[in-house]
Amino acid sequence: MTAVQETGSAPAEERPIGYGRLKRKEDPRFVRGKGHYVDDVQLPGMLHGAVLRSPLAHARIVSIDTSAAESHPKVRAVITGATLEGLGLAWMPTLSMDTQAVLATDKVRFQGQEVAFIVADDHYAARDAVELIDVEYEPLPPVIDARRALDPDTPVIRDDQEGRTDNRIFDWEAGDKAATDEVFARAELVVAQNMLYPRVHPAPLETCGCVADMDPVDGKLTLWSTTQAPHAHRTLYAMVAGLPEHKIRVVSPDIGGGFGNKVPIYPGYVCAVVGSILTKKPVKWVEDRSENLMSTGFARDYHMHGEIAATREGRILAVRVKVLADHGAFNGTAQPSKFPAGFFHVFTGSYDIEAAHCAVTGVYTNKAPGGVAYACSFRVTEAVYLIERLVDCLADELHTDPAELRMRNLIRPEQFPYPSKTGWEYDSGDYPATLRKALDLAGYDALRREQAERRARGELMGIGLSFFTETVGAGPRRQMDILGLGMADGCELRVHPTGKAVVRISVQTQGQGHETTFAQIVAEELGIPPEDIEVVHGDTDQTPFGLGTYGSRSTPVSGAAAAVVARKVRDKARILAGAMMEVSPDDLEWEKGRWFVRGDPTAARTIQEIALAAHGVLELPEGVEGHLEATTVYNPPNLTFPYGAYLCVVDVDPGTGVVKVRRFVAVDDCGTRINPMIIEGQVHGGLADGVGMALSEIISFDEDGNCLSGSFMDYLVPTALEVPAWELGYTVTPSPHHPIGAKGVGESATVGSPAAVVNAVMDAIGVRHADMPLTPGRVWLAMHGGVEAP
Ligand code: PCD
Repeated sequence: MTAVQETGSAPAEERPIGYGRLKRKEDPRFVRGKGHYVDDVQLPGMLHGAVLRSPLAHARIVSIDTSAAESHPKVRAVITGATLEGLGLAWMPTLSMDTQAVLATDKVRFQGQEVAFIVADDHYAARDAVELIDVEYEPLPPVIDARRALDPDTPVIRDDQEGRTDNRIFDWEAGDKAATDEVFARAELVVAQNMLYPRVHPAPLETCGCVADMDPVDGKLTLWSTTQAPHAHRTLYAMVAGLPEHKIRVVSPDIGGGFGNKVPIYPGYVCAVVGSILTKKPVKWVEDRSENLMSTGFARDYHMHGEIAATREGRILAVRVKVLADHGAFNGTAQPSKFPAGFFHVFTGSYDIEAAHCAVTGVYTNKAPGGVAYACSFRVTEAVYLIERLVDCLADELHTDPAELRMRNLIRPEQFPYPSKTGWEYDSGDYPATLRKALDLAGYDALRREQAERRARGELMGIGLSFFTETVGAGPRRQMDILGLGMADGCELRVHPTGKAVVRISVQTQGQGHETTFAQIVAEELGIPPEDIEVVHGDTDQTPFGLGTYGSRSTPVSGAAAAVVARKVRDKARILAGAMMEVSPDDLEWEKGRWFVRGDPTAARTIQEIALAAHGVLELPEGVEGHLEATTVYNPPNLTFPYGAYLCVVDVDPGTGVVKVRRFVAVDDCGTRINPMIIEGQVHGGLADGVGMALSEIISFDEDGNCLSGSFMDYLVPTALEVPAWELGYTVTPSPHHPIGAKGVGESATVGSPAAVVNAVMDAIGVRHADMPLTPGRVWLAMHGGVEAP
């Protein structure tokens, strides 16, 4: 049961935008099974690609014999690293300024790495021919444990990089070390905890894939591709292939979920393009589930050592963190270039403290590349987990109620805009109100009483809290770029003569419902009904430049652009309305959908009338062009800082360690709520993600680097059976710098929920810490004083 149940009628205080709980425009096609996904693309003469992958985590390639594959009757091309080397394409840049092998030439560096690519008449033949390639490997010792990666005798994984002598990628720090050490030195109490945020995987419904079609006549490449960032990808392809951008069109049709998995460029895309160039035919490549889980962008893998300093009264003074970040064999994460650890330095969380410092070291290991996917907001997930676990460890040490401890330390409403000790400026919030709301919704005091009664009966009931602050909406151009490309978003709005409109946005929807919510933003600003506003996205030939959808940036950046461009159109409409009514535009006032003469509301022109006049024979004022349209590029002044208070209730079976999530209360504040129904959907999905990570999901490896989680039999995403009926609430604290006051929300629940679940389980079993995922085995071990090696 949700606290907000109505659909179609909004509670008064909800303040939704542009028709609020509007049903999603995209759903009629999705619920009828009529979505158009990459794998639905069928082109005449289309061929099919398949990838040969390395069975070993670390090995030198001695030889590759492709002769048997080449003589397969249905094979049209066999591409190896050597083929690509000849084209200068064996290596490609990653979105973190590293390089990644497209097809291995010298060594394989993780199990599942791409070694060769077959193009054949059909998918089955391509798969069969993969088996016919004979590769001789000379095995090398694999580096699997990140904690060993920097040991002196550890093999150097990236010996392709000249002069490299170890596996270090970067050392990065934030905050004031001296000030933090000073606070720690005089603190009454210091609590320290090691914790691993394990490697997990976004596992979207649709795996990654593409159809590449290089037209041999006009030299134009069209790439239908599962990408969350069509423009960024196109620019990268242009740079790598030396093709001009106008000769490359990237189309991202319906893509069945992204969750950050579809931000990087994968070797399969590049191979399909090369396959199309070589065969002069379109080539489709779609990976299977195991390939997706074993070789594409994972998430997390952060080994964290956190310390929290406090007074005996429970005043938090400082936080100090050391992180070892396992990035796999290639630094393939996508994050703003000046932030190698993403936005992890928001780890001071929602608390007003004196000092903070973190030091993050990134290392290579013989595992698949990736790192910032799965609703991570550029490492905010790790940061929130760390601080929210530390606060519970402190509560445990002080024998204090964790809700009270949080309440005592939360940033107060009057402190906003709040400068954090690691360099952020939190834009707005009323944290205590949100926490109070969550506690009220849950009936916190009654739950604690119930817990005491159950404990007396030997039952293990746990209550876990988390309070999170996110930094989303990357980002201001002066601070944030990916590969040198600034993170501003373009937007174009055109109102047709009949008053219908088309808005072209640079971000990409993967299920979030942008076709609905962006229409709502424009509807709110112009008074045109949302059904009359078409949202165009996901096609570089049809949309303005922008860096794409991830880090919950669409609403904060592109959504702001949509509001701004609509306001530009409104301003132009004012001048035109003035000309139509022969009054000065200064004498006009706006009311949703029309300009009217101040003092005479009946003298008015609707936006539709103005649109027609703009395309008609109206005598245009000096300096005004006809038609009704505008463009903009929105460069956000700051990120937005959504936040929330979550509460989880679990029951743990004392005999087996099985955790049952009984209740979950989530109160989110994402500023102005555009479409509350969509927001609730986003939160529901994110909470399920969080429960999955807390309890069952992990990509693990054996000591040889064999991936042990290559199927849904082993990688356990929760189903409806493992999650409770979510109980949602909200508060509304608009962002002061966003044109409509909205903050992002897409990742909030995934970011905020794992700590609440783990805190609840620790509360139930009376243990200070155990690492995720809290599988029955791990819980049982923790209850009995053992720890399982991660
Ligand atoms: N909203 C509203 N209001 C507000 C906010 C928001 O309404 N205030 C809404 C919008 O509009 C959209 C959604 O909601 O529709 C979301 O948003 P955002 O937050 O802005 O976000 P985006 O950007 O759009 O998106 C992104 C995200 C992410 S990032 C992720 S992970 C995930 C999420 O999103 N993914 C996904 N969610 C989702 N869902 C789905 N269905 N699918 C998917 O895939 Mo990353 O970085 O990529 O890791």
